[in-house]
Amino acid sequence: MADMEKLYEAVLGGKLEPAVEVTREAIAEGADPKEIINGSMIPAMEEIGKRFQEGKAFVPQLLLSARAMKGALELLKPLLKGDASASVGKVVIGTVKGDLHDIGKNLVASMLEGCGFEVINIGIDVPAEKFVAAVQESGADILCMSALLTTTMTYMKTVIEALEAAGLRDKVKVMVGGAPINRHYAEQIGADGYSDNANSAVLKAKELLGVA
Ligand code: B12
Repeated sequence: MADMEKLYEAVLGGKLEPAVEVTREAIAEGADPKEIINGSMIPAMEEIGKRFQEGKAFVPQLLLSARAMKGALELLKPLLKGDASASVGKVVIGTVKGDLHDIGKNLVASMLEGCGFEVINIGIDVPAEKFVAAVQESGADILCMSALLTTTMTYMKTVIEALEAAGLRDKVKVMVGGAPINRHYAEQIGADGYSDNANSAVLKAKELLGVA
């Protein structure tokens, strides 16, 4: 049996090879990918974040944990499949300007993709003009923005204003997320949807498009 505690420890300790190895074992044994992510990997990232906040871990450790999580996630991505028969809708997703965190954003992107959405992932540190251009060019149904810093979350409002200025706001639904975001904040900046995890992000996206 794959040792899920070992996966937790590997991500927490920033050890890429063991993280990938246990994940591979768990997949071979038929473990549920969502359970692997939510049960071991996300709690490990939360713990390293807590240690960082308490001054017990530092940026290099965060980077190593992120690398271990990403490596394991690569194996799970193709398995995050739902009822992907036809495209449910088109989504543009990115992390806002000034913010380099992309693990949660990529997880949301993978889950949406696995559940039938066409996803255009435009990366990290994305300025408003690039969000607007991507929505315009792709004709996306939903724009998803991620922010992990209290200093960058305010930029989401800037992007929404840029959509308004470009005459696109009524053509695209806006969803926001990331650790510092909550429903109240999402409403305050005029977003259409919010979710605190990748699973309910898919449900929210479907709800916004009326395909739930
Ligand atoms: C890994 C990490 C890093 C890595 C990022 C690597 C990478 N490629 O992503 C590195 C080392 C680069 C980093 C850098 C920094 N970080 Co950092 N980082 C983290 C850490 C530990 C984990 C984040 C993570 O990946 N979590 C796991 C994922 C799965 O969770 P998630 O991102 O929250 O995403 C989920 C939901 O939020 C939601 N979601 C996310 N996006 C979206 C979008 C939509 C549309 C929806 C619907 C849902 C959704 O679904 C996701 C999946 O379930 C957090 C601590 C934490 N607990 O969040 C700190 C944290 C975010 N970092 C922090 C800080 C301070 C920094 C730095 C400023 C440190 C420094 N002094 O340099 C820099 C900033 C760099 C920058 N400009 O962005 C602080 C932020 C404090 C604050 N309130 O602003 C935190 C909270 C740590 C702490 N406790 O102090 N960091």
